[in-house]
Amino acid sequence: FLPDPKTVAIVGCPFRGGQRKLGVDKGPIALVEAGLPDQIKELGWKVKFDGHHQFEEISAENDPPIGKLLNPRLVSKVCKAVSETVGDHIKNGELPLTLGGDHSLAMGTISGTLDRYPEACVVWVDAHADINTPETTGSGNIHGMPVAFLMGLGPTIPEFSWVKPRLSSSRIVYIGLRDLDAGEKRILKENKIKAFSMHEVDRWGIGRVVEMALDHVNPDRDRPIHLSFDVDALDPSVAPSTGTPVRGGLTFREGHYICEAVYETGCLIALDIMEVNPSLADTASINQTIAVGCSLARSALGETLL
Ligand code: NNH
Ligand code: MN
Ligand code: MN
Ligand code: MN
Repeated sequence: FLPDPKTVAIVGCPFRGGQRKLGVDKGPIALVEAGLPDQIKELGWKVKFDGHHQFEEISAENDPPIGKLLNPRLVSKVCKAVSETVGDHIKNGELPLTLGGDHSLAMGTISGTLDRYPEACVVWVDAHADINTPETTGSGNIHGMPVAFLMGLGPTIPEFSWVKPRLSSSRIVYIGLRDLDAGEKRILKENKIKAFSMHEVDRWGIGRVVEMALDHVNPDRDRPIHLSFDVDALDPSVAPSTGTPVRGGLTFREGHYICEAVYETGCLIALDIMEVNPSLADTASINQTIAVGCSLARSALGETLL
């Protein structure tokens, strides 16, 4: 899917409006400062990075909740801008690597992917399913809802009318789940969405799980793949500095294996590394989380394969 020379376009998104904790907006800055652009160049990619995105502000008093949704106008506006940026990069034959920031941004990145590749499939790696609707959400945090918006589940919210419900339930697969809300379990069942929780990872091993996941969304390995990786999919001992750590997660190798296997298909056209929050742990744990964010990105771009 990608032209030669292979080019990565880094989309730095210092954004935290999809959840309540401070600091996740510093994630992309930390990943770039840690040297990610040069690391990707060393893998033989051309790298485009023209600075982190500057998002227009909408002040809290101009952005009251809509139903339970917090910061709805801000999240919508930011994701719309990200969607256009990601779509433009894909149109230029570049692979967008979006650095979050909170996972609400994936509403934008995946919308941008589907603008250019309506047949694309999504591999969503996360402890959480992020498929609450504005009705089922307990937190009101939109980072727990992007998949519902992308699939058109739940009530229509005029402020989000730009999000076209184009992601079909058969074109997304989850890996790493272990913390689902009751409403999310029901939504996954009702829509027959394929999910490999940590239980399945234990049962089958990561090799079989990734193979089954890809067989489900991309049986002939001919569809473009958007990989959206929330670092909280990893065990907190591997990625401690993230907003909602959940014990019992993917090992370092399991996380990297997923990235390697997706790269190996040759179908990767967009990548998100989300929810690195360089403020929620001691310095060593913060640096460990930033380093693992960088190495996941490198693995998805071909580093670890011989
Ligand atoms: N399910 C919870 C919610 O909707 C938590 C979501 N938090 C995440 N998702 N970090 O990846 O608020
Ligand atoms: Mn840009
Ligand atoms: Mn997430
Ligand atoms: Mn998560």
